[in-house]
Amino acid sequence: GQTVKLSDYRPTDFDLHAVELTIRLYEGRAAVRAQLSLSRRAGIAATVPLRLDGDELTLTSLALDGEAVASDRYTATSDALIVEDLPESARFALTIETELVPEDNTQLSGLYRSNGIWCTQCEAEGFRRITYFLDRPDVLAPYKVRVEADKAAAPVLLSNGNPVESGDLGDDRHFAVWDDPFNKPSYLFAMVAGDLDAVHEPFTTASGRKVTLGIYTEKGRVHQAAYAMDALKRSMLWDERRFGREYDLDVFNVVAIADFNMGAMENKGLNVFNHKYVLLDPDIATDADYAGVETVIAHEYFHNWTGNRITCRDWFQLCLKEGLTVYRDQEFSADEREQTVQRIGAVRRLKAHQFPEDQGPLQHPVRPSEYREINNFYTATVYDKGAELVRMIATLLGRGDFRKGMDLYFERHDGEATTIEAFIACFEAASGTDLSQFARWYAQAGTPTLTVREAYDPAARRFEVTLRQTLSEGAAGTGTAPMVMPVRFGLVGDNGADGDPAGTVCGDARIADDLIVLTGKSASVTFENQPSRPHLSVLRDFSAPVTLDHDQDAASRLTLARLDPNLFNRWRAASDLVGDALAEAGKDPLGDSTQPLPDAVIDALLASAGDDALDPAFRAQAIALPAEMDIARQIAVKVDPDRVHDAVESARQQIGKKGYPVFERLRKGFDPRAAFSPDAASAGTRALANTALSYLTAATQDPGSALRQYDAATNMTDRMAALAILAHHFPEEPGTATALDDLYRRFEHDDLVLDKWFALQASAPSHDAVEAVARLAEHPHFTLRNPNRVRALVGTFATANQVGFHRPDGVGYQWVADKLADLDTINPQIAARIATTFRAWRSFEPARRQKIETTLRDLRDIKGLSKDLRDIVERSLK
Ligand code: BAL
Ligand code: ZN
Repeated sequence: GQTVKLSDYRPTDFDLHAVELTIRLYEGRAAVRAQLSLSRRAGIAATVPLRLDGDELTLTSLALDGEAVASDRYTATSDALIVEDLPESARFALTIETELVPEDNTQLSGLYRSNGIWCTQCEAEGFRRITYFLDRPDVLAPYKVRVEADKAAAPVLLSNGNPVESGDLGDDRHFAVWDDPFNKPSYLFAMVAGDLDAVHEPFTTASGRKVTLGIYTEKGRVHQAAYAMDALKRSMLWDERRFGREYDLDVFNVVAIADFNMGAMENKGLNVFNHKYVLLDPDIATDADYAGVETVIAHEYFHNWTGNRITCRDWFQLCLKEGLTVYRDQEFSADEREQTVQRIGAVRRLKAHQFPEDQGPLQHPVRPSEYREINNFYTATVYDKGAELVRMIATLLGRGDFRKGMDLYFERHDGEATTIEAFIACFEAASGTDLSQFARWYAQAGTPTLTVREAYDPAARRFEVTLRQTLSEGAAGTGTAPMVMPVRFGLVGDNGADGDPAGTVCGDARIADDLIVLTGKSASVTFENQPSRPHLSVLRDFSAPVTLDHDQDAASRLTLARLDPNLFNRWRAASDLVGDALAEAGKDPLGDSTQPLPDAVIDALLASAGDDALDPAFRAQAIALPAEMDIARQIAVKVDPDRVHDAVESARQQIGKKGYPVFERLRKGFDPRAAFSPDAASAGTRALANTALSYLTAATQDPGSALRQYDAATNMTDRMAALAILAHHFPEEPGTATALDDLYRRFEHDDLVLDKWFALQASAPSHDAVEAVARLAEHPHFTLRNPNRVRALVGTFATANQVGFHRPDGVGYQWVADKLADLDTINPQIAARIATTFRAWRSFEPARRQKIETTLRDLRDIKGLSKDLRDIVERSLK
């Protein structure tokens, strides 16, 4: 494949002024007519042809200003249409007709059918699979779309913008016309047609615009859209209040689709969703699902301003919309739920997904400078590290100036396709801050290390903190210059109170209140008048996306784990103590992995878990063990996943036994029959009770209470929590198989619960797991054509079953690779995504390392591999 480079960017030779599309849908085919109003840009020679993108297209006719174009004036291949001799300066209309077979489109990019519903997915380059086009984000135009279909097959006809006309065509067919007055790039185009149910509700914006909100689902499922509708209204209100952003069309529609590559898509006025992020009720969905729906609904809605009204000039600027919109949805969730708990969740995700990406062969900067396949850059780095960079700007500027910068961004760039430079310039102008050094965060890949050293001089009553930043050159080779690092901190006394943070800086840093901004390689800060040694709570709220190397004594770490008034850091202190101990136990082949945690560490965890003054959701986080993958990342070299698993299992039992009375008390206070409410407080109570259940069963090695909870559960959260304990820890118990069968029989007709059923079994840690997933792949409900099902079985096994996937004989790797090779011929985007699991191969002990490398090489040697999968495999091997 060809490498696309940021440095090669230049505008198109032709301007696009308007798009009129007519899409005629029939069983087995679709006919598309695109009428493009174009003109040659000033200064572009008359000899320059118009070159339009295509992908697997068949041209059926081509006309210029209503006249058929002679065949010697154009070249049409499946992936390009080149037209010569076009007018020198006047506007002209090019009418392009193509024919497609949506039923055969298994890639789910472009126009396809999902359970009989016609739908589209155009980001990043799907529009060129519908018609020949200037398919790039800096080509903006208003669209008018006419959809025609059989009335029975598709009573509902939707597209972007406002509905303007509809009517009968005879022959049992009908049409609808949609008009989107806002200029948009092709990746935001959408069309949906099908036999859908709908719920509608009114919303009035702050300035009085009356909007009709609609959510469309497959037949019989619309009652499961109530929470999504509620989340949508709350999102709209929040964006008005927090950022002054109002909705701008008469309708806002959401459609839930079963077969969908992404989580959802922010098409203008017509968001198309993976139905996993719309449909739920307490019987089929867990609290985590509710939180997911709320976040994704908000995220897509927020894109209306950050992504749609202001879009990206080119795909290198993807973080301009994604990092910013993730930041916005995180802030929304923090306001709607609980701030610290949300922040802990975001940091856990960042460390679990972004850190390994940033520290391995697939490393790339938040704004990449080249790609071979753009679909492979919808990554944790672009999204989640991108959000961290926006968060740092907000931290550096403060809330008021950050808001001014955002206001200026909306004012200056509304209607444009723009760049990261333009975005940063708004914050510079609004605050008078020079952010040129800060901009390195967008260009330099890798996770910097922040090294913190401290010294206390009791005679002088002086506490000195030294900060140093280092960044090593990784696979991306993008440089290692010092960055602007905001470091929030506190000096905690023995009583758990924050002391006066006033300090004096020496070196390349500045300090204001509780924020040190490190700008050079190193700096030190001196705090005078410290009668006793303070406990330094550093990088509060994870104020910069760095690896912290703070060699703090055990006593201070334990004090912070119990008393840090900054709850995020209280959580992190405990979590780091556990992580360090487990990494030690997991890497030492001779060490005692039966008692991996020191008593004092367990006591600190239990202190948080048992503290009724704290939020239950926080307490559940405080005693949750790190994922095996996180411990493996910390060990970094010669990892043996079996040993890591044993260390974690032992820790569970150790905590369970020592904390038995605490957990018993927590269970006693929990009423599993209480009426279900999805709110954050209720979800937190359930999370804490279910964590306690997990520890109690670990302590007793008795599945009885989990079996009872499975049988008695009145909602899916409690049911799945019990079933996970059974499937993961009591696989031999006869009741486990019975419960798994029960779930299957009860929910056989619900895709979303079946995904849970597949995923739960795929994640059960055992050396026999590969045989289990191989059997499940033969199950009548398994299909490679549904991305959710593939992710549930293959994705879960490859990422969340360290013991099974990394079985020493390598059959786990082989099974995943075989499935990916099959999947690649059906849906290359999903195959490439799951293949990223192999990227960590260099961190494993030699035997596994060699087996993964061989698996990757075998994959690479497959003839006809997609550009998507080839890109991941080749970069992983580099
Ligand atoms: N733009 C792709 C899906 C999302 O990030 O919202
Ligand atoms: Zn997004």
